[in-house]
Amino acid sequence: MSLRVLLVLPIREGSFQVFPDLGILYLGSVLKREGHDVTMLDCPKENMTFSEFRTFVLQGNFDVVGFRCFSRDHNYVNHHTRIVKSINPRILTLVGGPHPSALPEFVLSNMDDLDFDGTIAGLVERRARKAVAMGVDGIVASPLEAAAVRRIVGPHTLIVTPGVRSAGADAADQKRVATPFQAIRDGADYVVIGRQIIRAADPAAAVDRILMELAVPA
Ligand code: B12
Repeated sequence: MSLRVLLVLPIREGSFQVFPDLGILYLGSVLKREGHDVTMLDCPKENMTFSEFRTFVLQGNFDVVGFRCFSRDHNYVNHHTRIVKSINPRILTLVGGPHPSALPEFVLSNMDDLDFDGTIAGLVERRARKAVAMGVDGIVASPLEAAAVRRIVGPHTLIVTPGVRSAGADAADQKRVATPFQAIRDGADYVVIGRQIIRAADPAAAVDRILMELAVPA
């Protein structure tokens, strides 16, 4: 599905030089390459006011509006996201850049009109909270987020983690992997282990090895 994406260098306070921003340009190039319709808006360069920003968003019919956020821009970006949501609450808003990368929790807890803060930790936290609010019984999460999800969902919600294999086993196309011991220690109730077993010369021995590792971590 092709999305109409607006990437914004926000209106900001104080004096500064206008530079094309490398980070957001990378992001735009990748999204374009993936077939999305990307518009870049450099508010300082265009000397834009908030009312002009509102008109721009109103006319654009965007699905997603993302902001590059420095720490000093935080309050201003907040104001931009509020404007976007007041135009259409279904437009997805996200921020990224140095401020959310450094302080994801702060950004999430201080920006009410934000859907994502551009970091995996922030996205997982927000989704887990939503899932709990909707009353789900369980969550599928990367083992790398199992501990964070457990803290959010409490002891009674099930956590299932794919991407689990023994230390030294082939990670194949998976980048965010953990061992069975780590996954369960961090809060997983069930682990999904596929290829390490089904592609083993002796699948039963592979299962034995995994069970041993759970008793005596590698
Ligand atoms: C190079 C650089 C510059 C160059 C910029 C060159 C350019 N054309 O882009 C110059 C010298 C111009 C510059 C100036 C300034 N800089 Co500078 N700069 C850097 C530096 C060293 C690297 C930034 C970079 O290019 N990274 C590579 C790109 C690819 O990564 P990125 O920008 O982080 O973007 C990635 C992610 O953050 C994310 N992302 C970014 N935006 C978005 C948006 C969305 C929606 C999403 C989902 C994701 C996302 O995806 C990107 C791709 O992976 C960083 C320090 C650092 N190591 O990061 C400081 C840094 C960003 N700069 C900083 C500052 C303060 C400034 C100035 C305000 C300094 C000043 N007083 O004038 C000015 C502001 C300039 C301006 N007009 O905005 C601070 C920001 C601090 C903060 N917490 O906000 C940093 C972190 C340095 C520091 N530690 O203090 N800077």
